[in-house]
Amino acid sequence: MPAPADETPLVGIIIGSQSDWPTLTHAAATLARLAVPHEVKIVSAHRTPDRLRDYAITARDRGLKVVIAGAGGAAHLPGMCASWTSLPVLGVPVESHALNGMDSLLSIVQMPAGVPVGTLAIGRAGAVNAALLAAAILATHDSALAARLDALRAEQTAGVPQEPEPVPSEPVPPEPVSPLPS
Ligand code: RP5
Repeated sequence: MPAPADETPLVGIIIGSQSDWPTLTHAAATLARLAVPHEVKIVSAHRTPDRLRDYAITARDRGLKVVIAGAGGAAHLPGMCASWTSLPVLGVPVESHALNGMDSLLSIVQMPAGVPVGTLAIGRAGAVNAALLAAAILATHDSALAARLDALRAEQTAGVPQEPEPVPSEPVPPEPVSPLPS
């Protein structure tokens, strides 16, 4: 069930660039599936530093409870956002072309002690899990959301088959060899 558009966002998704959207769209889709009101903004730490500061220092007063920040490369967006707000910030490393997201991951995860960023996996898995974690944080005070999270888990469990489907590249078992006449 998608979140009604007129509800105050509880989760803010920020991305450093339009090029991050194919990854972070999975966070937005997961929040929509859980009917969690959210917003998405392009906020670059180095290209729009004033926009980032304004976003982060007004976030709590605007009703946001969690920020998901996705960035690639030097990926300082999550850490810089966390420097301006004490809301929980979840960082999603976007898979970069040069280093396959290892640069993003190490940049986001290695926050020095004192200003935390909860770091997720590189790419789509991290985006989905950031949304699930944001929902879990909200669900500590929202039993209806907790029930929706449990239902999503149960659906996921029910969707796991007992046996694998054959894949086209699977090797065909060899024909049994008939014994040679003696
Ligand atoms: C970061 O630089 C963004 O988060 C993005 O992942 C990366 C590349 O940005 P573009 O050059 O594609 O705008 O700031």
